[in-house]
Amino acid sequence: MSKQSGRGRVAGLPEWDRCAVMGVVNVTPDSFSDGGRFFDTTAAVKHGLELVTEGADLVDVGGESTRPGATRVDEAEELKRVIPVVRDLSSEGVTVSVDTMRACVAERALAAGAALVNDVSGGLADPAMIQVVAASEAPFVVMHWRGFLQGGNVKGVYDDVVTEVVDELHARVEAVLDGGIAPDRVVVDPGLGFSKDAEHDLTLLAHLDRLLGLGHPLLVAASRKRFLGRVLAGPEGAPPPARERDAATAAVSALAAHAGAWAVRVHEVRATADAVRVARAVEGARAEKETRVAAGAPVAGNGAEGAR
Ligand code: PMM
Repeated sequence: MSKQSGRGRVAGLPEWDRCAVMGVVNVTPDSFSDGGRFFDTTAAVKHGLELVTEGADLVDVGGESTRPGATRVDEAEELKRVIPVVRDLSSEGVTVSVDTMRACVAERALAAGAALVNDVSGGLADPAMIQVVAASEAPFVVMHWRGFLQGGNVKGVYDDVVTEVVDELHARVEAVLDGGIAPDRVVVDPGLGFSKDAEHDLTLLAHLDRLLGLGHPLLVAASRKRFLGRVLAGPEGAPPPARERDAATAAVSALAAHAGAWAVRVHEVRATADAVRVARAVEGARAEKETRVAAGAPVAGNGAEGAR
């Protein structure tokens, strides 16, 4: 599959001519990277609007931390956190995604204006999720997930992480299609950091072409994750804190965009917005050159116009 066809378009959402930027608003006291910072409706909405000003194309609103070992919030609390933020951002014209594993939260968020359901369990955590999303005709993010984790990454054992993640995602995609979600509304996501260590995450990023081979737009969510801490760790092996991983996150955004990802999900939007635009410009230059070569026209960038 070519990079262009891999990026694809998601029915029911606006279309972007480059990798889209999904900004994150965690309305939680305990998310590992930004927990507690936007834990009231006003602060969360303000932050979502700021992310849009900085270049976010969509804003992903979540009310439950998914970090390994986190205790689940109850449904009433999740609704209380998420719905007002979804409603206010949607009414401001923001394209909102709801990050939830609960069908009831998805349903209420869609009624409040959300345009996309992002379920880190790929529809596994709540048996009613697929039906709710299918009935609403909303697009759906299917992330690779091996269940709730207690006591560390116990389910993160792979012989061949790329093949196993691709196969397991394929099975989930089949399940959501069987459940009635239209194929042009399904987005896939490797679930970096979920039952995966740093090496698994890096190997998956090195093989995004295999994930694009599933034939659905690809979302990559590397923002501030542990594997970036490992990559950036100093000689003593101490990883920088999550909020000091944004430059590394933007580097992953450029790589993912260049590989053909449909969108990247990030906490700090500005640098990633630049990164995806640079990737788009490079793609444009390549396409321009290919068109000229095909037409037998002179090709820019062959050195004839000087080095600068
Ligand atoms: N990771 C987190 C939360 N939501 N959604 C998708 N689709 N993919 C992810 O990898 C993902 C996600 C955890 O990160 P956060 O707590 O910093 O938001």
